[in-house]
Amino acid sequence: MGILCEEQSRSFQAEGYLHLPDYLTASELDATNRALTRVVDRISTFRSEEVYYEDKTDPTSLKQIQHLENKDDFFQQLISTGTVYELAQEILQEEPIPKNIQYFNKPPKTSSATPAHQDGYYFMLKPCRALTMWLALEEVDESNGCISYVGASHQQGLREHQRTKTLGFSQGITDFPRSDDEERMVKIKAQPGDLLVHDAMTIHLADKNRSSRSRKAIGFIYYAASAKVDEAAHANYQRQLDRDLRGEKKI
Ligand SMILES: O=C(O)CCC(=O)C(=O)O
Repeated sequence: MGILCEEQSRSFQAEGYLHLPDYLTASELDATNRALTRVVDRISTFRSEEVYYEDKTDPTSLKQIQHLENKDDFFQQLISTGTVYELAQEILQEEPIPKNIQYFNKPPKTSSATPAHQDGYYFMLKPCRALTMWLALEEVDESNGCISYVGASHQQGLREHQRTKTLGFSQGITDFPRSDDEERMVKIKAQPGDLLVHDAMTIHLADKNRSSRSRKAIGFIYYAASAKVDEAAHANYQRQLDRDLRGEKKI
């Protein structure tokens, strides 16, 4: 018996995303929030390339932290063992290589929208076999920037992307939205503990947070063992991005 029922597996294959309500229990969610607090308490010790603020001078505008798995053992365990890892294995049908756990917030009022993109564009994999999971830590709806997916977009190849001005989401699809994107776009409301899963080729985006609440989530990235990274191109891309962000005084 797998984690997903047949209907869920079929839906993921057809649509390129899945919403799994209550994937984490209340106590697992509590432990995740406690670990996140431990990490945030040590934020001043992390490299500036791994911590993004909407406004660098305002600590309350924290929006992203990269590589939580290197910052607290809890996150190392969370990404490399247990039910999230097992789900990645079941969907990929091969060994998942844990790559990154990220903290995503959209602070109230000051946040930016997440531009429409495909993660596969900057993963630089051949073949492009990878998954992203997105765990809601709070209630997320239209008012505070829920995730939207374009159904079945993972079956239509990589679209052209270009640099955006959005810190943390530096690539956006150039011709988005086409009319067929709009027809197939689905907004996903989530409760704390819900897990969203998407294929690296699935187009996704999120509005800015227009509410007075925060919008906290944790993202997990897994590459399939069979996917080979173009390491040189990827390192080059990351170096250039960090250099640009430092030049623009965003980090
Ligand atoms: O949290 C967001 O707004 C977007 C997250 C995302 O793009 C991802 O997890 O791939």
